[in-house]
Amino acid sequence: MQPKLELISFKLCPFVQRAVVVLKHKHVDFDITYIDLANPPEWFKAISPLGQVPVLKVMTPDGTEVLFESSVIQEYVDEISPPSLHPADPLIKAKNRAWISFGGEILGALHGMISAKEEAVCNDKREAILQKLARLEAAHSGGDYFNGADFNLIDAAYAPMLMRLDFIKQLTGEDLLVNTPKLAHWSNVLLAMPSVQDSVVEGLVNLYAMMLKKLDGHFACKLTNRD
Ligand SMILES: N[C@@H](CCC(=O)N[C@@H](CS)C(=O)NCC(=O)O)C(=O)O
Repeated sequence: MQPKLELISFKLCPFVQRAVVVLKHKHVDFDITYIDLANPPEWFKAISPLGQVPVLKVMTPDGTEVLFESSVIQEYVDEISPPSLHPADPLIKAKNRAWISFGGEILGALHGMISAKEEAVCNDKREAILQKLARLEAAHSGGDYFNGADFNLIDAAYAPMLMRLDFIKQLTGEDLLVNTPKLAHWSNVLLAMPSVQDSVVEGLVNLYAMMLKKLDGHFACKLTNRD
């Protein structure tokens, strides 16, 4: 019997979204509870070792366990709903895990870029992101998905980052994938998938624009088509 799952989320969090894409893709039942990360409830502080989302509460007849770290939650959900979305070959799987971790670094760098107060720092962060994207491009198969023709766990892990880059393009006109055609194609494929589209609340792009304004970094001055 599958355990009852409750995902603790924050609407804007790309790391939570990684888990949601897998849950949706594999049609696994789950409840989602949103918290305000700026004002986290006491019960959340008590169960989240790092004070971060995502947290997955796994309820079995033997009791409730708590999982944290998006890549671990992705793998757990994948393992309880076979067949696995990870490639079977141990070497490819290991490489995918490494690149999933790299994706977390890009998300961190992206946050650094949008929250930098000074233009020079923002530009440095952008350069660092572009370098990381170039490395990712070199590792990508060039097919519809990272490894080729099949949707794997790594694709679910990168969809939230690619969605944020798409938001930036919509909101500022800046295309950070302009020099990485394989990633640009990958983004088009992933962002058209129902499991990716259904992995976020409606109108997330507007919440993202509001977050950019609230962060009040240099990047916010690039917002063009929204007030
Ligand atoms: N390495 C973590 C990163 C998760 C993360 O950074 N979550 C952010 C929200 S997107 C968070 O909870 N931040 C609150 C904090 O760090 O205090 C994962 O992959 O799950």
